Amino acid sequence: MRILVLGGDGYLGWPVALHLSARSHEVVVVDNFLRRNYDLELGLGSLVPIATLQRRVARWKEVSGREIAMHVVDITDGYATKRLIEEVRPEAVIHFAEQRSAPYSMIDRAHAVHTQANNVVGTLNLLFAIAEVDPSIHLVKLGTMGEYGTPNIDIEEGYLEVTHRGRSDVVLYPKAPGSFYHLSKVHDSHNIHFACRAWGLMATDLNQGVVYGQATEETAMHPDLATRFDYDHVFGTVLNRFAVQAALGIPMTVYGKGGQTRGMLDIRDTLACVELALANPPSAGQLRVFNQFTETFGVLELAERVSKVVGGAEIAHISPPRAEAEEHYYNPAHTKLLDLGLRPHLLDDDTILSLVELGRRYGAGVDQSVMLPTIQWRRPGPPATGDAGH
Ligand code: NAD
Ligand code: USQ
Repeated sequence: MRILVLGGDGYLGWPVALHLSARSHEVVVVDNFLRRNYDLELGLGSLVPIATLQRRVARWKEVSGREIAMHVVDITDGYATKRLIEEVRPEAVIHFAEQRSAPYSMIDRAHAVHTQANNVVGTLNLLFAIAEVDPSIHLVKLGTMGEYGTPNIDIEEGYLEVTHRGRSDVVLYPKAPGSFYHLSKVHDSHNIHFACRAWGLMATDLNQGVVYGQATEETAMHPDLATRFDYDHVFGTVLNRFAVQAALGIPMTVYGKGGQTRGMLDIRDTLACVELALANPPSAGQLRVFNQFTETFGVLELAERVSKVVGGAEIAHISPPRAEAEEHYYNPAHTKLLDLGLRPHLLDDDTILSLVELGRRYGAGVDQSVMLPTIQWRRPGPPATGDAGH
């Protein structure tokens, strides 16, 4: 297939591009390097050194003999996005190209506005471009499990059957997300649902849980093919952060009691799930929703797992920076990808150890001043210096 990977320079987009290219798909990656700019803005950086996209693509050709084409396009530019779809004429578009950090979206007004404008406008431009150029293009969109929040009832995969005053219908599952970032995904989901109903587009919304891990079969082939690995309090996700903290011998930062439970998955399963979605497209007019995670874990439980693997590590209960339930019911369905044949990499001690070892290997470059959370959810932050141009 000819596949466009939007956000193909990111943590997940780059390994997905390599994985698909290795399987003989014709892959085109698109990025505007927004993520690299956030590092410059906030003084952050990947634990693992990452090559430029140009170098990544050149190295891949050398290592595998396969070509990945690259385009620098900001998908909030509607004309450029339409031109891109016209020029590439993909059979499928995988859309990773969003601002993806919840804390970043909660810094202040400007960062909330930037997050929602970037994510909602980019997706809207893409929907129009697909509808105008070729409605049979399969849109595979990265959503998030956090769209649902933590309701006191079971979470279904996308839709809920409701009986109200004697009548029944199937509705999009009610959403109660926990940040302006997660809200941007809810807005996307509604826009995609409408475009499918109105224009007959075909889309898969992958409501992905928190991803952990770094190495995939292809990224491990050369240091220039490595994907980024974030450990800071803005972009670092929970297990990746705990592994680096344990490696450095500093306390693992459990926010509050640590009873927050989340769906999680290994980065290698992200690759497999995207591949399964591509190989099994929905029908025209359908927005199909998959809950893309393989296991659920409590935050404290994760810290305890890491501690056990390293033979004892300190756990600190940090005053909770986020507005979220510290203990709650959580029972989300996740059978659709398993039904399509997903064989998950469940979290084992070896995977945890490999992340701790990554922390040990690159530990000298860690900036410990970006470890503790400083962004508070419960009151709007004062404008950050310079508003970051947003
Ligand atoms: P990332 O920030 O590393 O990658 C996103 C990429 O998209 C970046 O390279 C960025 O420069 C690019 N981008 C952003 N806005 C763009 C625009 N307007 N035009 C062109 N390029 C743009 O994030 P990631 O961790 O790889 O996540 C990818 C997707 O998966 C996101 O949509 C995210 O919400 C979703 N997701 C991630 C996780 C996770 O744990 N990392 C979990 C669930 C869902
Ligand atoms: N947490 C801690 N300590 C930390 C970091 C996080 O206790 O040092 C807690 C958070 O309070 C939260 C949970 O761990 O309860 C998960 O936090 P996270 O930062 O790992 O993940 P989150 O902010 O939810 O966002 C990440 C990705 C985002 C994706 C989402 C999937 O950054 O792009 O959408 O995971 S989900 O959570 O399912 O919505």
